[in-house]
Amino acid sequence: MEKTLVLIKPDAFKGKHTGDIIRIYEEAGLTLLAMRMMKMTKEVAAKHYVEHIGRPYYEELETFMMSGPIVAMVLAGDNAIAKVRDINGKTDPKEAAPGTIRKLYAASKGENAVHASDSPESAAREIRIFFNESEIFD
Ligand code: 3AN
Repeated sequence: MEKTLVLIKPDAFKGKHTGDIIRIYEEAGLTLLAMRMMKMTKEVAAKHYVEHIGRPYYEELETFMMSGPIVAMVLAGDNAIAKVRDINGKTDPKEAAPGTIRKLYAASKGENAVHASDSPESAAREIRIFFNESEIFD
């Protein structure tokens, strides 16, 4: 069983898509191991998006991620990292395939509804940012 970190971003939360997004992951056979609604801080954003610090869109990304509640979750399943990224669709919703979460709910490359880890290394790193070991059902 592989684990991955998913964030439901402020745009999808404000649009009241949280329940639908969780349903899509569960219907795809993924299992929730941890979940929390929270406010992103500058400190957590800098840790989570460390590879993006200094990019031209970083400030916009930080402001957006702090603009409302987010929902952080750990999902598990066979091949969960690739599976969740397929379900999410391409970063830019214009390029996302029909039926993907970003095609259904995202407005732009910046405000794109969900985040998911892109490798086992980033999944391990990102899960540690949002959850303690004791909060994850295994
Ligand atoms: P993904 O979330 O699909 O893995 P990344 O890792 O390339 O995409 O980008 C991380 C986040 O940074 C994106 N989800 C998006 O919110 C933001 N981002 C990336 N590229 C841009 C861009 N050109 N303009 C605005 N925001 C961007």
